[in-house]
Amino acid sequence: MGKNQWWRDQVVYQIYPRSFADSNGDGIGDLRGTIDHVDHLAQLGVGVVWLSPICASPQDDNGYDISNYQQIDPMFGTLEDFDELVAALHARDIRLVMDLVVNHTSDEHEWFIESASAKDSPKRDWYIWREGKDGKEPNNWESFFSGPTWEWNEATQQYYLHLFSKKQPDLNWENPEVRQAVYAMMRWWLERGVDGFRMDVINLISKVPGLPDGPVGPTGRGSCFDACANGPRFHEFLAEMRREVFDAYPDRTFLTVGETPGIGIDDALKCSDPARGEVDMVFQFEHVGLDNNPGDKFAIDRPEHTLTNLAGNLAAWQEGMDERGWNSLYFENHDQPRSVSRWGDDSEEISPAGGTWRERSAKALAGMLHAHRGTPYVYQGQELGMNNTPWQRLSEFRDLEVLNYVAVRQAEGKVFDDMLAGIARVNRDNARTPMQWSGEPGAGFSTGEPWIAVNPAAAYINAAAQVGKPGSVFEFYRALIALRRENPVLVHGDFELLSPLADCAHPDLWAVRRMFDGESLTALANFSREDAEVPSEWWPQGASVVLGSDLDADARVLRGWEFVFLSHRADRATG
Ligand code: TEU
Ligand code: CA
Repeated sequence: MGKNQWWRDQVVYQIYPRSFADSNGDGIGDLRGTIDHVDHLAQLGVGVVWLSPICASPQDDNGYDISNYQQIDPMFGTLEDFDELVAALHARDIRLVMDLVVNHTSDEHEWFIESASAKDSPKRDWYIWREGKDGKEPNNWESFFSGPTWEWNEATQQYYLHLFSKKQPDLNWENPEVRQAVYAMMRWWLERGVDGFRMDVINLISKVPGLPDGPVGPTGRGSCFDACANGPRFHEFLAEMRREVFDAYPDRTFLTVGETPGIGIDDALKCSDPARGEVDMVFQFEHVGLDNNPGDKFAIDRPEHTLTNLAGNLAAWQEGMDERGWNSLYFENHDQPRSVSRWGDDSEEISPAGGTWRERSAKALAGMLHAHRGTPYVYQGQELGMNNTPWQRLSEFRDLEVLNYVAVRQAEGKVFDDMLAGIARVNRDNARTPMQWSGEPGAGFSTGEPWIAVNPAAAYINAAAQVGKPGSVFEFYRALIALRRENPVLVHGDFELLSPLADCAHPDLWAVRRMFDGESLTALANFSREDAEVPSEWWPQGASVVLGSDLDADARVLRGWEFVFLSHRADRATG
């Protein structure tokens, strides 16, 4: 393993600082609160933190709209707090990866203010300005957050492009000055000690030239994504970034992960192929798209989730990245609902095998995630089995994606109550309720009024009830992360999906085998409530349980939502 691939045997923990820990009682998480909880991360055993945006921002999209890349938003703290956080993490052998949001800035960034000031401004071409067409927008694109992607600027009589909210104007990456300004900013952060970047919607930076209309969807507008993502210069820009930024530090090693919605296996392999030197890995979206309605994220009708689809898709990516590329492994982040509610069984009923169905399925999903080849990402609260919130009223939501969606439909005469069920399951605020540190009011997150309501389940799902408690979801995550550090098969082993067996009586059994250097590790899980006998094909002779979600694991029968790892030396096999 090359020294620059240190992230292969690490687990990354994502912190959404606004919702992690509030130190001063204003209801909003901050850097000092985060510093107070670094030992939680050390106990869990993660090697990297990815910190969602903390730079100066009007917070239209919770910091994914940056108005100054070299200042910390005062709501989060100061640069001194930031340096202290980096030092506290480094002292515990945890590296820090920043969120790099450079497809767009805030409309309050001085670059945009200058660009919008006059048609002949030296920064006019830093953003994407166009004349209208027949008195309307330049093309038919619908923004990710509802409504057109074009905003009219009265002063200069042109439209500017914003793929996300109108407060997130897209930078013009065709302009080399823009690229150099971004690279200089990245070097500034690396010199401050950060260990890499998670790159927000990085496959949107190169737009398809001509900005053609997109295929028309249910709203009557065209998909900007289908029309302009993965433009022709995407790989060129990533390679240039590598040369201009990361290669400037030959003695250091970084982690770079590109967020690339809609990317396919071929392009992802190009991105993460070390020989091409673009990024270390990407976040792909296929597996989180399987149960989404492609035309309308919040529609009630959506494809049913099945284990076969999820397992098969993950396996296809395992094969696709092969020995050359590398996968990032994630079930949750700040944009996704809680996985235990989405793909598990989040009932609080006690199962006959012990523990609630929610706890058991949180562990089974954890095992599944960690059993794949790649770098696992754990989102804050996932290690506690946090679930979705029981949303009821519009006033409970904070995310502009939901608020814009509802406003557009209310203007058409639709009513919120008819939209609620669809919104409740998949909205991003499910991931953004406060981290549940304890069962006290405010969940130990804040002594004040939190900016978004605490999930009522905090009373029983919280860190205080789980850390150091045998059998808890947290302790199972901790054991999985420790196993990765000790077990080269889990890191380097090749991957084979064994399930479903053609004649297997139990369609909800999942099995994979990893192999490395004569050692094999078999992961088995039961994604249902019914006990299931493990087919003998999946139970190698002489195999022993190395880690199980039940403390008394006997892998020949998997109880409802049980997970086990079996270890076995291939050359001892007798058949
Ligand atoms: O997300 C981009 C993205 O494609 C999404 O997952 C998006 O949130 C989803 O399609 C909406 O349904 C990134 C960030 O992770 C997200 O939080 C930001 O809102 C977005 O970019 C804009 O910066
Ligand atoms: Ca605060």
